[in-house]
Amino acid sequence: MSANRSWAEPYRIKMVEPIRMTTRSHRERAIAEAGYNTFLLRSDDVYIDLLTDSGTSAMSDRQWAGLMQGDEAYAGSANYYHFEEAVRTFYGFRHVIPTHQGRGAEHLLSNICIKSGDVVPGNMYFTTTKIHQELAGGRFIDVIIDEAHDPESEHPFKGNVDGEKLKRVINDYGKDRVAYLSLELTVNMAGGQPVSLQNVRETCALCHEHGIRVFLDATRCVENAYFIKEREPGCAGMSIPEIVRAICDEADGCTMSAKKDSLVNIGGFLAFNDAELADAARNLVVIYEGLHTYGGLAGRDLEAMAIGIQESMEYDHIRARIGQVRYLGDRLLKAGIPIVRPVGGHGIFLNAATLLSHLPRERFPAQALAAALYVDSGVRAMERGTVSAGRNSETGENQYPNLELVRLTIPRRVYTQAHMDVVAESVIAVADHRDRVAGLQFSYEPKHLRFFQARFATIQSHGIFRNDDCERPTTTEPAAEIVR
Ligand code: PLI
Repeated sequence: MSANRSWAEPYRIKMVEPIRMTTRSHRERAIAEAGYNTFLLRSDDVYIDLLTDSGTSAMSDRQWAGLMQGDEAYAGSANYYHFEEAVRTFYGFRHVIPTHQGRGAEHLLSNICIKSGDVVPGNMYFTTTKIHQELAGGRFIDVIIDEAHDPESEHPFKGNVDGEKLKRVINDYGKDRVAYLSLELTVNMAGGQPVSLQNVRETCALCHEHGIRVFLDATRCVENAYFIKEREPGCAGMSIPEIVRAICDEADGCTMSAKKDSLVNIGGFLAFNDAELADAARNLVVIYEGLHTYGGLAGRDLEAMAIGIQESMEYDHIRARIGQVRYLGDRLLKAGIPIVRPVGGHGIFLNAATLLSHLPRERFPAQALAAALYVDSGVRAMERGTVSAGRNSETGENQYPNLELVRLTIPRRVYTQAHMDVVAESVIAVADHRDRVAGLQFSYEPKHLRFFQARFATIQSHGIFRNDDCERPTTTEPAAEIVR
């Protein structure tokens, strides 16, 4: 088919899950009750849920059929062997240990490979990855290229490791204190930005030269592979599975949250080429997750994951997935909304620092923007800025990353183009009234991963939109109010 024909979803809808819109006054109450934290909203109160792409995908009819073939034996379930084969085939690692989700794998890896006083260089932090590194006695050091911290840079591979920064870490600390390199594909906190195959190869070669292992965070490796195929010279003729294997073949192992690329609602794994590391992981997995052939999952979950891994590698699937995200991004760019560019793999990242430039960083503009968007339309997004970055573990001070973002994360195979239009209209409506959005302060701050459970209060007492009795963003009001 001609390349300039538009993409479309390579599936049709066989079952629907009704969603309902609430009134604006209901949403004002709901977000105040939730302490202006979209994580604390009830999902019944959400119209279009773009909180995360994690565990929110629609499974296929084949995956649902696979659930019915769950072998719930405590040990040696047939589904484990299907799953192991899928990981070995597509990711190429020899030893596969299932975990209940990504952070279960991160916990085991950090325990096995980090000793107190170590440093762990990586291409930008991810929240759960970093905290497991810290709890194991390590310290994360960012070695991503500078362009990743600039929301306006159009660099095609903003997830790349900066070789000079990495060499400096190795020189400053000595190779024995570098636990491993943590290489994330695509980089979530940078806006879903990919790493080039060339950079994977050069980075792994540099580490291996110094006897340092490389562990991938393969959570969104398939999305990364699509960008490589699209953008990297010499890679257009490679298939998605070939690119995924080419990436993994360079590394020593990976952690994986299968709740993203692999199209399941729960699941993850840790994989290694080295038999000794795998042995250590199998020893630990029985303590924290479950036996090494189920890792905290039901047999049926393993089957759904085995099938999901295969489906995730299909070109038509990944093209439509990235195409839908790009559709929303293009609509917002046309309307002049500041978003991270180029559009990444799993969502659109609004630049809240620019959009709400009247709010200082101490008033958490991204947190406020996510709350305002919810009040406007019932669209649930997530803060990815100062609140997510947390406090410096040594000084206790708030960290202010360059990127103060709101993430509109698109679940896979769930929403339609019309939903994307509604989202775009709401973002534009809030942007039109941006100077009315009020700042926030903490009313409760948890010690770890504070963005999940923190509560906030508005600086003034009139809710998230100041002067809310005046003209305000308009989104259609439905007739019925949900009453609890
Ligand atoms: O949520 P888990 O425990 O299955 O996976 C943790 C995790 C690890 N790495 C990366 C890159 C992630 O994006 C990730 C989880 N991400 C979430 C929950 C998200 O909303 O992006």
